Amino acid sequence: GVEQPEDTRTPVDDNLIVVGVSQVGSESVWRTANTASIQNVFTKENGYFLIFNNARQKQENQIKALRSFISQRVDYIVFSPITEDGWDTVLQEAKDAQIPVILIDRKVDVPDDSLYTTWIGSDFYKEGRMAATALDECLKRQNRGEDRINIVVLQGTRGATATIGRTSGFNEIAGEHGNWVILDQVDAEFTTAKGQEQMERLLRLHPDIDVVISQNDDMTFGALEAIRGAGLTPGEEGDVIVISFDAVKAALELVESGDITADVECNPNQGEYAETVIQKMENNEAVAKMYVVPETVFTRENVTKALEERTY
Ligand code: GYE
Repeated sequence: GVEQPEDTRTPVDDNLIVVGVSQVGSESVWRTANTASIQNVFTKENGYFLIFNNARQKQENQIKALRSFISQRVDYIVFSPITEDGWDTVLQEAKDAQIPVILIDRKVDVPDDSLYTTWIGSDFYKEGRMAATALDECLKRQNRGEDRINIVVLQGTRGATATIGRTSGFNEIAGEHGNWVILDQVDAEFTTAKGQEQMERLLRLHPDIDVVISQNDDMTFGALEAIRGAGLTPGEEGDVIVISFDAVKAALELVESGDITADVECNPNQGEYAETVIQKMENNEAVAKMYVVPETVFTRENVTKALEERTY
């Protein structure tokens, strides 16, 4: 983002709707697909001028981008907050400037929900529960429903909505199974490099891991490297059950091959929802406070058809 003087605005054709987008970063395949869905709808042909900023996983960069959008007096802000905390001041500045803020993907924790117009995203808590249910079904297939099951969790960015929801949803069901033991839950920041590094460390610490719950596919790719590196075989028929989130194409291929037992889908196609919200606002139509995108869970049973249609 280029700093703009207070009272100027990016010179654009007055007929275009100016949208400032502050994206978290490019930490994952999911994120790249989310960015593409935004860039595909906010085009000149559709009547938009898009100002896109990639915050490279830093809140301070996002705050800078939002302030720059405010000083350029964009018509709308579309924003995926890296963590839930720390947005009160800058969102108040947007509100004072009468710029509607549309949250996508992750949420903000603010005392006053008039600081944003709407939120479009996933039911992460439900995703966490779906992961636990998929694990339960796998253990039953293996006749291990009553055995002690040692679980480790690779978590995403601390304080991010996806991490909070996936953790609480999974833990809630895990708590109902007295034989499921969560040995460790560690922060691997949603990246392949951290996923591998943390999984290698966990395998050294705990020689008897039965299950890895990995809160996104990128961390899963790293965890699979670590598992193989330790001489173990991932999969329901192997040594370590791997459950993942996002369900990007490269991961669905690993569901098909059996390395990943279940992958809980996270729908990155939020650009079209954000565009619909803006169109409603342009027409003075009512906008809901939240839009939850549809999602499913993939196993060997249903993955083949999904793979044919996956574009990301
Ligand atoms: O699962 C992960 C990305 O917030 C839903 O962020 C998003 C998560 C997604 O880095 O891959």
